[in-house]
Amino acid sequence: MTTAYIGIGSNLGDKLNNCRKSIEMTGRIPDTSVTAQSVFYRTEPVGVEGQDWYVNGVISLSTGLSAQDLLKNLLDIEQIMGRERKKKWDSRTIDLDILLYGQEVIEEEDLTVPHPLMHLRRFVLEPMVQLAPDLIHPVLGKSMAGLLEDFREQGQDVIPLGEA
Ligand code: A4P
Ligand code: MG
Repeated sequence: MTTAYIGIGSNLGDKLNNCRKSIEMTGRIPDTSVTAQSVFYRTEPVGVEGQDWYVNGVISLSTGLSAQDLLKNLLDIEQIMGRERKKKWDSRTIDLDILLYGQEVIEEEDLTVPHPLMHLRRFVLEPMVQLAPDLIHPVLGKSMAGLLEDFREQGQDVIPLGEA
């Protein structure tokens, strides 16, 4: 079994409920269970202008699936939950990203792990530190707590919603 971390985000519709529903569905992926869940955060949109705020969180999974099979299942959940892919970084009902898959480094056409932007996003690092402060990023060689400490980006407000 491999421990994987999944970033969850929604900025369309009932955002908190979308996040919760996606976690429930992720728990039903074959050979996979949800082992921990961060609190949810209300987060300022990063890299896009004029979008509504997001709800973001992170879960950890224990899975017997390959990273590719896990990705397929996550994309299925996005689709079932009615995500329309219009353009890159568009508003979305639900976005499920594989942040980390064990200590594996994967560079395939349709899958890059660790997620290439995770260390540049407060909305990923805050919940990662909650779940696994000492976990080492397999490419950067720093812990999640260390990456958050190094974080210098301005803005990127993340406010805990106070419920998990
Ligand atoms: N793909 C490659 N690597 C991965 C991975 N590690 N996990 C491929 C998941 N998918 C991965 O993704 C397009 C393709 O990426 C997938 O089909 C898969 O084969 P997508 O979800 O359709 O596209 P996207 O989400 O628009 O692009 P991307 O690059 O995933 O963007 P992000 O990283 O999801 O960023 N601000 C706040 N506050 N909160 C957010 O959640 N999210 C984004 C989008 C921008 N700003 C945000 C947030
Ligand atoms: Mg995505």
